Amino acid sequence: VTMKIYFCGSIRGGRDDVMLYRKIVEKLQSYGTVLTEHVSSTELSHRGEDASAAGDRFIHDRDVNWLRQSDVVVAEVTQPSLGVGYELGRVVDMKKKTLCLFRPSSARVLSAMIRGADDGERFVVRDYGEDEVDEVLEEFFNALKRT
Ligand code: 6K6
Repeated sequence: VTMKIYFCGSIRGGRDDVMLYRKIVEKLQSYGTVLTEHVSSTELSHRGEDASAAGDRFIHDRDVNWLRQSDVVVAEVTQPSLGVGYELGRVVDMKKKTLCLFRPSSARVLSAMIRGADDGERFVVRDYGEDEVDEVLEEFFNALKRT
């Protein structure tokens, strides 16, 4: 039985970090099935369009279902995204183990509604640098195994 991982990253909020999402998703795939691989697709523009041209309601309902099915959630929260914020809000209520990754080097300041949701256990915000992706994820998944 492989772990189901839901990855959140900005789409219509802006695609500046898409190469980093790729790197994170590749690492996540060594731990389980990433339900939302398309978030890291370089084909997907900030308009969130692709060949399937699925309607917004379809995308929303499918993603919320995936969120429900997932075992853990990993979000890259540096690029502000309403969709990612919404997903994280929903997931707090689902009481799933969640890791939010933020890069202080971006000079942005993370929303208090995300930083302030950190409970040190189930919902964790981790400041990191681009070169730390592997170790930060290793740390998170190793700790999961022990619980
Ligand atoms: C259609 C087919 C493939 O991709 C699309 C276009 N849009 C989306 N597809 C899948 N997930 C989406 C799409 N738009 C937003 N999301 C979800 O919201 C993802 O899970 C992201 O984590 C998050 C991004 O939200 P915005 O507000 O930055 O778009």
